[in-house]
Amino acid sequence: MAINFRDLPDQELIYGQKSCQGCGELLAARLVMKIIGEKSVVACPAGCFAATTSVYPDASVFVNNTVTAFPALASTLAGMVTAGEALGLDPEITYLAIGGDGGTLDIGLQALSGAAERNDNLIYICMDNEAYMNTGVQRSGATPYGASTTTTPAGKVSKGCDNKFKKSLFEIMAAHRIPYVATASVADPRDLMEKVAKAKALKGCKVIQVFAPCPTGWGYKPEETIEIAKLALDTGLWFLGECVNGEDFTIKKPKEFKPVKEYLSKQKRFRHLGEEDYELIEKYREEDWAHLERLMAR
Ligand SMILES: Cc1ncc(C[n+]2csc(CCOP(=O)(O)OP(=O)(O)O)c2C)c(N)n1
Ligand code: SF4
Repeated sequence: MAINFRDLPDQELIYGQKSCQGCGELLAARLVMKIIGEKSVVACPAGCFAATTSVYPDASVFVNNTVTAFPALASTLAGMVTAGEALGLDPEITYLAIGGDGGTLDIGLQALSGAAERNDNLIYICMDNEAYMNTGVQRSGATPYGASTTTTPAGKVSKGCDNKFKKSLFEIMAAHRIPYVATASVADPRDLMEKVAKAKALKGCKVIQVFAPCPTGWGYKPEETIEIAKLALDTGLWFLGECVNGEDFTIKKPKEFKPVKEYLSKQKRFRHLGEEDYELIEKYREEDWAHLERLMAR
């Protein structure tokens, strides 16, 4: 959905928070709230977003905001939507969930699946920093092949995380045939905000997974967050996609991919990898894109 970016409010609805410098997740959250606006209700589970914005007695989210149990983000927010309707609250209120990849792809997946099945009227944003960051960088279902985490440490007997592909939240949610599923990245704020605006205009359950690099967990300099996020897109290790009603898949493919080494070698979590690992990751990338192209051709 086209946005007139000159009309975006100067007002920040998230400020005074305590994230690390260069945090992709908190940057994405600020951009999302520019579009969602004041007439909104936010819910978030344990994770970096809650820990940096919502620890009593401090509050850095300047709309109604609830911290939920970790597995219950989508079901708690769904209850708030139902309560809002029952109380006759303004139907223009947007109900927004902000969860991490661990809280979404693993621990909260059942609750999100239920909300999608019921087509509850909410927007669910998954901030994907590819691990459980708030508790010290444990592997999640979104951790990519080769990444060293505290539960998949690289060493003599391990190359780090050994799952070939990230679990596909995009496809899992598309299979629920909800009105809108998308992937986005802090590398492309315009695309991210347009997707949030599209989701806001639709009724029903909408899910957006945002690629949100984490300097602390990935091991790069805070000022490199956007460059790292851009390299993930240019090397084909992340993608910008949309799916409407589980049917129409649109996925932006770069004309050609940069070598994955340009992305991986900039981060400490991949520093143990060598040329043969880069080759293997490029092979997995080809398989992944062949799969995405089959989705688009369906
Ligand atoms: C049921 C339950 N299990 C585990 C925890 C501990 N915990 C709190 S935050 C967190 C990590 C969150 O990771 P993620 O959802 O990926 O968000 P991030 O911190 O990376 O933004 C964990 C495991 C918890 N609070 N509740
Ligand atoms: S650990 Fe990572 S995700 Fe968490 S606040 Fe710091 S930069 Fe952000």
